[in-house]
Amino acid sequence: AYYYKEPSRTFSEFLLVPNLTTKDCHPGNVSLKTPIVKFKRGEQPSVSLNIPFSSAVMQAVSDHNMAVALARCGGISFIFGSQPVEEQAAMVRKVKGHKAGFVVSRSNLTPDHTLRDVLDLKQRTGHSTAAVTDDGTPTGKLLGIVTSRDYRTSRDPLDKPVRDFMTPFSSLIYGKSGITLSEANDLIWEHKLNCLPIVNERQHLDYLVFRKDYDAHKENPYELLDANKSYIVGAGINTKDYEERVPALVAAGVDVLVIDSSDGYTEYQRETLQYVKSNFGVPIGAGNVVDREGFLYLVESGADFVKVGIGGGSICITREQKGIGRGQASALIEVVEARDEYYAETGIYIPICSDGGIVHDYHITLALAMGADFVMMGRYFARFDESPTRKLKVGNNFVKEFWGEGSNRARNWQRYDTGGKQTLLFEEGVDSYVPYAGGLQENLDKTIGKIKSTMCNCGALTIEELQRKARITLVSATSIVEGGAHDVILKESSLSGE
Ligand code: MZP
Repeated sequence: AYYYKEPSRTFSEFLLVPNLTTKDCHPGNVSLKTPIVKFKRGEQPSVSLNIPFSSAVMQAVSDHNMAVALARCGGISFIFGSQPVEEQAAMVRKVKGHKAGFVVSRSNLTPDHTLRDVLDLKQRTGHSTAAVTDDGTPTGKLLGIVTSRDYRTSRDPLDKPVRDFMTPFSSLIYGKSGITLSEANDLIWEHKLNCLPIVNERQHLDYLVFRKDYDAHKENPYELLDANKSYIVGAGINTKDYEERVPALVAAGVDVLVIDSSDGYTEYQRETLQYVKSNFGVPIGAGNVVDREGFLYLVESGADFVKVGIGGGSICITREQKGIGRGQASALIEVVEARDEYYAETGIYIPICSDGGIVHDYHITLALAMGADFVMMGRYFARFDESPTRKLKVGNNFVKEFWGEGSNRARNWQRYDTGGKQTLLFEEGVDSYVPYAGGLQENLDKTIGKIKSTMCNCGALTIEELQRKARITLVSATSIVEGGAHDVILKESSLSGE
């Protein structure tokens, strides 16, 4: 047997050491834009994300609702493949049917029009958002916006003037005012606007786009986006029924595929990659692997990105059941090294996704600093309103259901099959609960806030800069204790002890 010289390490065994933070290095200037498919040196990837987050290929995590919510925030979901082909394709179609563009309606409203006029307009056009201009013409100066939410909840008399419901927003829409995404999100939240902030590379707001079906607004003079744009969405496939599944997903408009498997270093994955590469133009990732050999095998078989991680998932018992796997940090560090060498030799950059085992938000920053281009998370997303599972009350707490793809509940034998019977012989995942945490966006904002702040500590404005500049130290078991609150009596526990 070959013995590794170093033990398998996890994220919790590492910390980042700060670099000089220059004055321009503040969270508002940080970009989290990241590639997710391979590209040649000097070229741009065909698919990239505004935030380095993907949601796991799991029944309990990634359906069409999660996909829309996450894409809206700049990430991507990989819709679970452990369902009939048609059902998965239908989910992809639902996401693609949501247009990211648009729009303020062509309303002919001035501030003097009444609420009744708005309701009329809504009925006639089906628009839920109306623009108010100074002269009531579509080309007049935009003074504000009235959204259906304002008047639907209003008990005011219908003859009240529109100005009472108007949100003056024109400068934001047209202004390209350089405010940050989180500032824009605050405004959207504060004004309860049904709109999507469009940000530039530095995560500054370029403009706001109001969501509505595009077709109804073809002639709209207020159209603000290149308008047929739809949310990006990924989908998981397996190495068994790909000849049936992939064409259906491609026809549904999927943007990127990933072969979902607990162990990706197999000839099955090579065959699947070769089939997709020779028949379709859609990019495809593969995995999971935990070492350089696995990485190179998949890349040479055509993978557009590679997913790293075996046994670290929160619901995963593969290591206990089969004794295979590797600490997530060690796996990532080795694969990144192989990727960087491959890039230096060939000029082709292969993005890496660190999949599973993210427990604290800082683990994401560490994964990025270690060279991952994006992370995939299950437990993290399962906690939110947007995940497909039931919210229950257990004791005094709300929880959401969360089960592994290797559990009997998921019946996903394809993910674990290595050529035997078409059943799950034993479980590699558990059926569990996770604490309910509310809505996706508010949680994501907090996590992103932490990542950006840490990046500033490291003197990095982009993920690429973080990867180049990060200084990472291993921590001893004793110093891990030092990292939490210690040697004090916490108020919460002292109170509950009373
Ligand atoms: P986590 O973010 O919940 O820690 O991990 C999610 C990842 O665990 C998934 O993306 C997938 O790679 C892996 N997974 C999903 N189901 C199982 C299982 O049942 C599993 N063993 O390991």
